[in-house]
Amino acid sequence: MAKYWNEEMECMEPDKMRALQSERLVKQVRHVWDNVPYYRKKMEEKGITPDDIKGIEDLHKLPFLSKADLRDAYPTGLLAKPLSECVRIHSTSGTTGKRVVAYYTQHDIDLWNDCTARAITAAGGTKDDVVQVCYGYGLFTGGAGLDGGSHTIGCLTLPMSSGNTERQIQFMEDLGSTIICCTPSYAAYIGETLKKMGKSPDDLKLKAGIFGAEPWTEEMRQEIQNSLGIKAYDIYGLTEISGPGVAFECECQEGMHINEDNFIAEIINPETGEPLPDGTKGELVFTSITKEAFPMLRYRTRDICVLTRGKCKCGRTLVKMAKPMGRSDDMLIIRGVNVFPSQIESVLLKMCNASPNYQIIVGRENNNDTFEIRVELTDDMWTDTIKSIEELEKKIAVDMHTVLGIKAKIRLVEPNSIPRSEGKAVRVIDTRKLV
Ligand code: DLL
Repeated sequence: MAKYWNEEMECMEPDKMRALQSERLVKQVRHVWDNVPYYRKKMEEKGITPDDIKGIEDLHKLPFLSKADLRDAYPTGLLAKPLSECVRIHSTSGTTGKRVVAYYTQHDIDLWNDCTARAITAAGGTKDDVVQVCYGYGLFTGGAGLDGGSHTIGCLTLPMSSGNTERQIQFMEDLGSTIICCTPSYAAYIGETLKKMGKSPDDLKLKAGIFGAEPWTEEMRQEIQNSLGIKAYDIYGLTEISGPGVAFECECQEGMHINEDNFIAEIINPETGEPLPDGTKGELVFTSITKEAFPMLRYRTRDICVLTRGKCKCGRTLVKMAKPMGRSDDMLIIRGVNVFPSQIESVLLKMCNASPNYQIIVGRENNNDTFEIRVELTDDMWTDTIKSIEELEKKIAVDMHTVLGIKAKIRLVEPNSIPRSEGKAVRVIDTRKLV
């Protein structure tokens, strides 16, 4: 059984990898300078040109990119290839109304598929496996990303998307799925449903699961491994940098290997932007050195993380990232969907004609995220009939669903009933304890 999908890249000597990264970085900076006026202006503002970037040691000279830049440059301002050469987009929520749109050429898709093929192989997958992909298909990168890797290896691929859990289990049983790919919370839910259906892991052929897109704990890993009778692997990625497969876990289950031949990882101090040494906790920053259509130079992920170098027991030399330990912004991941409080605020502002006092309450029941938004009635909204309050709650819920992409329970509460804090308003109460 093949242990690696791309042994040359996954086990490359660190010095050779650094040389490869340097060569690709220099080329990428030139490509961006020539084709992306938005980033060229940022470089000019910093007083640098591509000639200043001679290798990876000069990376720190480049300006950062952030979600705010993506919003400013929306929808095509960061595109580095003509649209006619792009074959796909994916998208995710942005900090305010605007979504992030990422573009791919066929070459970008092929490289991405290679990354997810590495992840599936590291989880023990070969062409003889049956891979059930229960990440969402569509604009979200989860479904397409793992689907692409599975096809690349030649596995039989079940493009299920998420939901309809009993049918998922029926397919697993009937078609003998051996690998499942979904969010960890959905995996836990499938485990529970299996039990409720009076079945056990012995009724299935599952051996591994590839879970990511949201934070999860070691305790959850144990729970999923037991309830589904599998080994559970973590996978990390973000739409801006391609999608799942930026980093993946190997059999050692001690952090995720970053596909360094495609992405240069740095850790920075989120306050000052100063690069920090390996082993230090800070914000993860990626530079994509092989992407053609939507290359990101020093993109700030806002994920707080630690990098560790050294040869892994699995034989891979790729640098490892720890599970993300939180965010340096206020983004929440609820049922696998990225949610920013500013999006919620913009809906309320539109509905209420004033900035209302609100609180977001996120919890977890039976491995499912609960999501409630409490909104204080303002004088404008004030009404004393239960019926009109319920109608308003419904209206807000529909708008919220449209903007966020997931359902929230809306509860209108009496004026002045949400506790005021002395400093910053406490907008979010998250009791899930995931990191
Ligand atoms: O969540 C891509 C993905 C799909 C990854 C399927 C893994 C599996 P976005 O929707 O753009 O992309 O969200 C990216 O999700 O910055 C992290 O905060 C979080 N995230 C992704 N993977 C993990 C993970 C996809 N394994 C954001 N652990 C990232 C913790 C994760 N957080």
